[in-house]
Amino acid sequence: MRLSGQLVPFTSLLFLYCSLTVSALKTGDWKTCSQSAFCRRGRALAGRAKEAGANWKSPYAIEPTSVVVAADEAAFSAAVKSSIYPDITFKLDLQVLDDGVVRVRMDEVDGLRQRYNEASNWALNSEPSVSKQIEWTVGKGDVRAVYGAKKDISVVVNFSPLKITLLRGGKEEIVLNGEGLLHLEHFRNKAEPPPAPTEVPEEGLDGEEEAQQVMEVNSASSWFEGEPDGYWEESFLSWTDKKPKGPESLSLDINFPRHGHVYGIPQHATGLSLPTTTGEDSFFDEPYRLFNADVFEYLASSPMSLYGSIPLMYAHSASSTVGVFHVVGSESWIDVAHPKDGSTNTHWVSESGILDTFLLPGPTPEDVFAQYARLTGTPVLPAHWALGYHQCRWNYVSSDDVRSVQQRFDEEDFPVDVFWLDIEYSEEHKYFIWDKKNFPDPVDMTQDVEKIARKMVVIIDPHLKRTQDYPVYKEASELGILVKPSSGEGEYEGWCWSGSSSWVDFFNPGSWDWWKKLFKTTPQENGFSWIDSTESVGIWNDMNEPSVFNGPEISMPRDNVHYGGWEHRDVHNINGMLFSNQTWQALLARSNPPKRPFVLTRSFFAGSQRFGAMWTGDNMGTWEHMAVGIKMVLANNLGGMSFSGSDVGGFFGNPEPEMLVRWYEVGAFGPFFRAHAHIDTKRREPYLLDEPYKSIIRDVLRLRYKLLPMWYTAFRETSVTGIPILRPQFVMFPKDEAGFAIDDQYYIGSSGLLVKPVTEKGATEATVYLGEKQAYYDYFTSHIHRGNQKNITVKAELHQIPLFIRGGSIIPTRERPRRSSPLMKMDPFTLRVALDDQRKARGELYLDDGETFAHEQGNFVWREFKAEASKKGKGITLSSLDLAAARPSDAVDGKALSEYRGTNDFAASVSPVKVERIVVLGLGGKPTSVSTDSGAPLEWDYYDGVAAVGKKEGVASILTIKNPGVSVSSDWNIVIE
Ligand code: NBV
Repeated sequence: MRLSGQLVPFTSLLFLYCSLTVSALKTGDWKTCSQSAFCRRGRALAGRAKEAGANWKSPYAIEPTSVVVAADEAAFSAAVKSSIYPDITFKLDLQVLDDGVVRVRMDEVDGLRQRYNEASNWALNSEPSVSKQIEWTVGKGDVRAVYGAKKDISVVVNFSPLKITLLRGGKEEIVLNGEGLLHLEHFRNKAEPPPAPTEVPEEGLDGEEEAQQVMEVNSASSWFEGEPDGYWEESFLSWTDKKPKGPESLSLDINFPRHGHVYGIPQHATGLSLPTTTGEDSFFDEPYRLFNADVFEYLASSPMSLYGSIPLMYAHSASSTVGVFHVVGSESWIDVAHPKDGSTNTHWVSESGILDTFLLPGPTPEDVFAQYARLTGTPVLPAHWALGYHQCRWNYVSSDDVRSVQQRFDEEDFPVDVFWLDIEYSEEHKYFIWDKKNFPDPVDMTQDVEKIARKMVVIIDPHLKRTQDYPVYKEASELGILVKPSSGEGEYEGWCWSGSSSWVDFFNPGSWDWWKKLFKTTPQENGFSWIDSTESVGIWNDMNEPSVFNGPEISMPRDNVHYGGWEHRDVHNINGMLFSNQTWQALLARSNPPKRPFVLTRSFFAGSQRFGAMWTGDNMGTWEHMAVGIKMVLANNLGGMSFSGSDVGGFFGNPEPEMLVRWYEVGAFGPFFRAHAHIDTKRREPYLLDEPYKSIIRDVLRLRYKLLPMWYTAFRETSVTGIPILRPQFVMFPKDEAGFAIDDQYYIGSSGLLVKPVTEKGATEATVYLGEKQAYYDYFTSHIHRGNQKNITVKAELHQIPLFIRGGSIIPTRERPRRSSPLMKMDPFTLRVALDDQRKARGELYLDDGETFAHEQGNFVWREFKAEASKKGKGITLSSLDLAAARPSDAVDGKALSEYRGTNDFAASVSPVKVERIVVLGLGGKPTSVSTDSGAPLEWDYYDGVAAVGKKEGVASILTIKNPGVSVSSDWNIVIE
């Protein structure tokens, strides 16, 4: 093996990678802002603006004569010039979309080169639909449009200096370039002279005129960029980035004058409400960085970039929620400041790309989620099995190892759905090619796992070992679809697990069908296919930032060349999404009729939610990482990626039993639930633990499985509405200021379940914030708590998870322990009815076959369960109704459930499935009768406790209706008198 001209054995390579990055605190392998020339320039610009204070004026202005309102009034465009570079022209255009979102684009016209303008092609789900209802009014100094159902939204574009403002009810919500930090560095020739020096004021002006001119000159000269800084070349550690295109960065200030909290821009290991990075007393002294990177043993509190990037930020206050989606695929840095209480200023600096920014007007959290989902798509509905428990480690070392782990799970009665294989299954890390010494029978092994209705997930990394005896590399090389080095010729070569490697350029459409062919499980005429695999295997895409051991910042050189001649710097943050996208397409094409693919990705971008799940990468087995993992998963949920989770147990280290148990309690309440461990860690499958830890984990796993109907219903909801599965306090109670920064407890879907996982060593109690005057029922003890915008303290011994049902909710569960989730298909349901203080409750249940796309043809069951006052007397009627028929759609794209028929094939297949138990909490009085609406009496018992009505706390009254005989998929009424 050759590294920097020397031959090195592979073990040294591994050592090099680990030592490059081994210390948790060794942040020096990744740039700080001051080590990145364009970030330095961007921050310097902000610094000069601050210094100049009121004298600062953006040099960018619209040429009033150039304003064009499109014939159908849908959009307006104008020429923009900067007084600093008067020979350069930019084109600005604005569109208002059907749902009120404003798209702002700006690009250089007839520049020396084209700026990268394709980020939106990859991020957007489809071309957004531009409203035809907008009327632009062109004034002397501005253009404006007033719109919205109540005509309360307006967008105003001021000509000079250029400023774009979104207002609601006449109040500024989002302001672009209000601070004058907008700057698109134009393409230039190396020899181009710097802008003209400061002019001396003319003589003969009166005092006022002179003062005015001095001020303008000052602002222009202070605006001047100074000496070219890292324009044409930049070095970091031992790497030099040749920048053949010169400077092309993009700077923009985005302010939220009425919002004191901002969330989003995942992925960072930080609090959910983003701490400040600039200004007095800033929390971090570096901006948030978006540059997909394989950051080994990352810090538990840092604005450093991690594996994925979603340039989406929400701003929130009690008056509204708004959002900004800044579609840039290159490295970006974002400063956050709160100049005064209740307002937020942000400054975004990106290395390259056009300005393409969507302003999401909200005004509620649900609205912004829907607006973002209409742009980039909703999360895809996963296969049902993917919501079960996943058992992973680097590595299960042989077929027999896999079989024996599976056997141990069964012997110890631990439910599990998926066993995973990490990179060591492959021969010399040539993915797709099994190491036949240890895995002699991959198909038999997989089928042994599948016998118990379980699945396998196998890793496919993006680096291809450069050897002619590896058909995958050989074919890619022959097709010319590998990423090219800076010369634009040949194949880029870097180092990764497979030694000398190359990377497929998934931006090249020529790679797409070929990638699909590789995953076929039958022999193909035109080359390699994965006949050693089965159709139902899921795929894990790791290292797709991409991670390159000997590359700058453990990634690819930025001047590498992709399809279309774009440099790697232009597409870096999008790269990982294309890999998981194509893997998802390949799995989709695997079987006919297609099954829902399962793809896990480490790297992601806006839109990745359309292709499956992500996880938060290589966390450490520490309490801090356990805690920040929750915040990161919440941030990913807000960023559209609901299907996310963190490695249970922590990837690095050997968690003590207490920590491992708590980590299972965290994982069981995350959308993606997988235990994973580094190759150097001790085995830690849950059955290896001593008592009481082992039994606690068994109970936690069983709890996850019991709650799968609730989880699946929540996944289905986000797949049509885009509202995240995990909902922090501000989403649920957008007017309750006290909840805006809470990020260690959350609600799950619309179920009404509130959880606060414990992440502290030795904890025996937990405090939970209750944002309303409602009964909250302890899930396990049925104890009614009332908080009313206050904290409550509850017991949280190791076996106790603070989990509550919000009064007014009905939770469907399946209580019979099974070895895997598909085995639960015909199991009966329990309904937990938690009455609110009006003695009402409602809940939903969504079911389908869990694996095909038949639900898209209306093959599903979508029920609403209700508890309300009975028609006669003081009783309560419980009912089940067909929600699909009653509410034909709640889809964000407006698509109706046109194909739905109440008697669809799937519904027929589960018609024998019954509700076996209904538990009504908070009734507050022993019933005289419980019967079906035809009057047939039902069997029940009653515990006399506290009612939902009133102010009391204590164990709730519990009515248990046994075997009511009703089907889960048909209409029924039960009357409690
Ligand atoms: O494939 C090995 C690991 C994997 O287990 C982990 O989950 C990934 O995040 N992979 C990273 C590469 C090496 C990590 C040190």
